Amino acid sequence: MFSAIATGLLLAPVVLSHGIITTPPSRAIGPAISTACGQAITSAIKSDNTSYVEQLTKLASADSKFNPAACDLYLCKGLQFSDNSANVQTWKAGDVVPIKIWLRIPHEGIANVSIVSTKQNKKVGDFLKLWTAGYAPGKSTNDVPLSQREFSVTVPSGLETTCANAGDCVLQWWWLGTAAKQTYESCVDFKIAGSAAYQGVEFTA
Ligand SMILES: *[C@@H]1O[C@H](CO)[C@@H](O)[C@H](O)[C@H]1NC(C)=O
Ligand SMILES: *[C@@H]1O[C@H](CO)[C@@H](O)[C@H](O)[C@H]1NC(C)=O
Ligand SMILES: [Cu+2]
Repeated sequence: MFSAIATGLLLAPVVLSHGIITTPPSRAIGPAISTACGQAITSAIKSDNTSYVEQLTKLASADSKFNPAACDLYLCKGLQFSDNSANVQTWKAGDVVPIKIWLRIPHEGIANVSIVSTKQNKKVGDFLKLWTAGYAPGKSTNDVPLSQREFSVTVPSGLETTCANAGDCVLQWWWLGTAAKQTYESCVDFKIAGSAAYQGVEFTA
């Protein structure tokens, strides 16, 4: 008993972690996640919004209010669109979008950035960024190459239908510390601006 508590205390500082998108604004908590995922997960993200998914799945299994149909922890950590509908970016194909990651504590591994269709939690198109090794090495933020924390992605073409409506797609940054076995996700809500012709109709309507 005592040793379990002592171990928990020793691990506590290590558990405070790890990464989140800070630019553009990324999904945050609100009333909807607390309904979908339960209060334990909401509180955990509130106290550390850079925390990892495996910590949340553990909390989920102990919370009767966790609703797996509404809370997919492997999509944006369960963070909900309806809590973030005021934070939707509008992009068009070819836009260059600067991304900044607050990478609090590194765990070397793999990472990618992709467009994900939220209905199926499925990648749309090619990776916008892909690190197949060597992502987030070292012990502190500054050990991580700046190019892994600040970079740009180009909005691909072909999203005009799939991502026409806010909430249908996110840009998701995903990172797995391979030795730590910790998964991080952070999402930006966006929609693709309508075509010029369509906007013309909208404006004259
Ligand atoms: C994450 O938490 C930090 C404070 O620790 C806060 O400054 C930041 O706005 C939060 N970001 C999101 C997307 O919730
Ligand atoms: C890319 O990220 C997705 C999550 O969006 C993850 O399931 C997948 O394993 C990652 N793939 C690679 C090759 O990094
Ligand atoms: Cu960690």
